[in-house]
Order: sequence, then C-alpha cells, then structure tokens
Amino acid sequence: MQEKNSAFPAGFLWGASTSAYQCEGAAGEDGKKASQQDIEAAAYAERTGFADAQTASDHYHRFREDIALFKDLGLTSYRFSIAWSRIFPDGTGEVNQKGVDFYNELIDCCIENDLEPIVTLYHYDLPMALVDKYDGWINRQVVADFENYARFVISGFKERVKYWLTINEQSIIVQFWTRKNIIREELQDNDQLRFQINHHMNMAHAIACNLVHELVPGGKVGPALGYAPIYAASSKPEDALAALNAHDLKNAYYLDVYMKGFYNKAAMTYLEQNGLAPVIEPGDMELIASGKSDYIAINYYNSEAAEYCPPDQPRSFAGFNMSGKKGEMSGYETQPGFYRICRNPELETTDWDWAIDPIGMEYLLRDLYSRYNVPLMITENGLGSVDVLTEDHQIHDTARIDYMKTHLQAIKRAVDLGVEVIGYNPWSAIDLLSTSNGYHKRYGLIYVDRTDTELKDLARYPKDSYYWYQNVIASNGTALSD
Ligand code: BGP
Repeated sequence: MQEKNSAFPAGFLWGASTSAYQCEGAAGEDGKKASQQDIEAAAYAERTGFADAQTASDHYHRFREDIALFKDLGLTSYRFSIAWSRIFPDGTGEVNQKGVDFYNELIDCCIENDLEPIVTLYHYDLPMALVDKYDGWINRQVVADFENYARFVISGFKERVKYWLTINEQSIIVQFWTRKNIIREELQDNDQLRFQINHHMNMAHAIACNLVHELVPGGKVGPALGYAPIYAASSKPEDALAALNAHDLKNAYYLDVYMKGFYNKAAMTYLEQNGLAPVIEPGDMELIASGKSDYIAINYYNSEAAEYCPPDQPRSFAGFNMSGKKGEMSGYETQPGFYRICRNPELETTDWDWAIDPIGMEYLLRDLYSRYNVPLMITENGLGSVDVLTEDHQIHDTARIDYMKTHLQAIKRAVDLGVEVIGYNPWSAIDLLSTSNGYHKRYGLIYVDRTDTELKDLARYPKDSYYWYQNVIASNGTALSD
C-alpha cells in the first residue's frame, strides 16, 4: 500500500503524450508530403470505415488551444513526435521551412507554458517517398537518411529540447510490421525482414543518441519501447523457461542493444536457428555499441503470459482484437520450441482484450532498474475505451481514472523501493487517431468532438480524468493515497 501523503520526487515530470500523424492532421498542408502512416491510415479507413489521418484532431491548427488546456491541467511535460515528412517532404533533400516553423512554434509554446518538451524523432511515420524509392526501413540507405533528418532536427531545436526519444516501439514494429510499415505484398511472408528492419532501427537509434550527446548541451536521449512484462502461465518449470525465452526475444532483444550494445544471446541464437536473424555488416555492432541511452522510456499498457510451446507448432506473431468486443483476439504469438503467449486468466482486460495489470507496472520498473540501472520514464500508459459525450459536454470516464490511479500508485511503490522514475506521460493528452480503431477507441484526457465519419467542430472538452489528474498533479501525487 502507498504511504499516506507521500509525494512524488521533486521535479517529477507530470505529462501526457501524442504522436504527429495521430493528432496533427494537416497531412498534406504547408508543404508536407505523405508519410507511410498517412497512406496506411487511408487504406485502413477505406476497408473499415474508421477515420484517416488527414484531419485527425487538427492539433496542427489548434495546438495553442490544446497547450493552454495542458497548462490548466498542470502538466509539466508534453511528449509529442516530429513528422519527418513535414521537415523533409521527400525524406531527404529540400527542407520544408513551414514544417520547421510549426515545430518551432510548438516548442516555444510548450516553453512559454512551462511544459518540458519531450520529442520523439520517429513514431511510425516514415516519409512515403522513401518507401517508394527503396522500400523504407528494409533498405540500409534509410539509416543515412534518418541521420540527415535527425541531425537537422536535433541541431535546430537543441537549445530548447533537452529530452529526446529516438524510435517509438521497435518491439511493436517487429510484431505488427505490415501495419507500422508499408511493405510490398511479395515481401510480406518474409519474417526475417521484421528483424532486418529492427537492425536498421538499432543503428538509427545509436546515431540519434550520439547526435544528442554531440549537439545538445545537457541533452538526454533514450528509446521509447513498447514493453510488457511476461509472466509464466503456471509454476511448471517449462512455462517459467518459456516466460524467460519470451522476455529475451520480446524485451531483452531490444533493451540489451540499447543499454549494453549487443544482442541478447539466447534470442539471437533462436533467430539464427530459425532463419530470422538480421544480416549484420562489419562495423554495425561497433556503431550500435557507441550509442549510449541516458534513460529508458517505456510505453506500458498490459502484461503478458507465456507457456511452453512444442517445436512442431506453426510460427505466428501477435494477434489483435479489432472489434472492441472482449474475447475476439485473433491469436497469440507462437515461437515454436521457445514460447507461446497466452491469455492470463488472473487478469481483467479492456474491451480490446488488453490485460489490465497495475502490478505489472511496479514489476517492470523494479526489474528494469535492477537490470540496467538508469532512470526510467513512462511515455505511454492509458485506457482505450468508447467515451460518451453527454449533452452538457461531460465525459464520465471513471474506468480511465481507475486505470491511471492504480498504475500511478504502482509507480509510487517502485519509487519508494528506490527505483528512479523521472516522469509519467499517459497516452493520450487529447483524443487522437487510434492505430487500430480510429476515433471509436479513445485514450484522451481531453475529448475531441468528432467521430470517424463526421468531423463536427473538433471542440475540446476536458474529461473527468482531466480534472482527476489535475488534482493528482497539484498535490504532486499525494492525492493518490486519498
Ligand atoms: C502504442 C503506440 C501509440 C498508440 C497506442 C495505443 O503502441 O505507440 O501510437 O496508438 O499504442 O494503441 P491503439 O491506438 O491501437 O489502441
């Protein structure tokens, strides 16, 4: 239990998160060209009827109004991403000054309102021009083009941005690679490419770390990893081993690269034995080892469970629930002879079958701090739900409050045991385009009045969770023990 009236550490960053293509809109405006997510979201909208990224939450035009609401909420940080194709519409070459101006204004506005900007360099939205030119992240050329983009952005904003995040959720990109990238159909059966893309991202990550250290006075940089702690499905030793295998391939495979500069041995051996390992060229690992992360940022929504999987099973990657009806998960990741992810019967889930596990937050913070001993930051955490706007413009999102409260209490317990947690940036600051369910599935502390099919007036209405979080922040967390 949390100690009564115990405050969070001084300077703790009380924030909230968004990503560019999910909230900005203006997808083809002021010189910006399409990103692969603009194209992917349009195709998905066509198939499903969910919204696309063209207008999204119109943050591009309304960021001042949004930031004023963040200020009233009491936020002290705002995590957002930069759209590469707003800066370099073709991925490389000509800079789009209007795109640079937008982020200059956004960053200035954060600072004027006492919000620490936390900037993600890449959140799934590769310029489509680079996909057309050379298949995007599949091709090593992307690493040099990312360096050019990252150097430009980091140099430009270095005086005002101290906290940088490199690439959002490499682990999720591996699992859902055809949703997070546009991949030609004839390549989609080649699972090795998932890990090749990730290898290129590891190089890009290291380059970005080095650039921040070279260019930003006092700069801090880290990955933003999608992370689920993995429990054994039972106390059978073979399930415990399966959970360890799953941890190695789904978590340590990324974190060891970021924090130790090499690939987790057991995970890499499994990939090699199964023809999935990335091609590593001379010099790659030296580059990767040179990029040091100052902190680990974690996007945490749910924990997972793993069980023994016999070697004769067919391989599959993560399934998903598209319907928002409990129990309609399409499947679970199966790595033959290594592990199978399974439902954890001990935990309640969201309507999208994501296990709700506040203790998992405490578990992962403790575990990561013991393993890597660097400060930790939460850059996503939140509850996706169908929110209802009442006639008098209220949103009674009590389940979200409960979710955030229990997860923050878990963070505090980890802090009380000595874990250095420097910030909490829940997903999401405002309602925005879900990666899977348009505006049907909302996460925001602030409601955006639009639906998938109707833009309406895009007015902003604080939800009950906004006022609850405001109280938590004003008390520096002591209100969590009430
Ligand atoms: C994370 C992503 C976010 C966000 C969130 C919720 O994986 O970094 O971009 O969308 O998940 O996912 P969804 O929108 O599919 O519910």
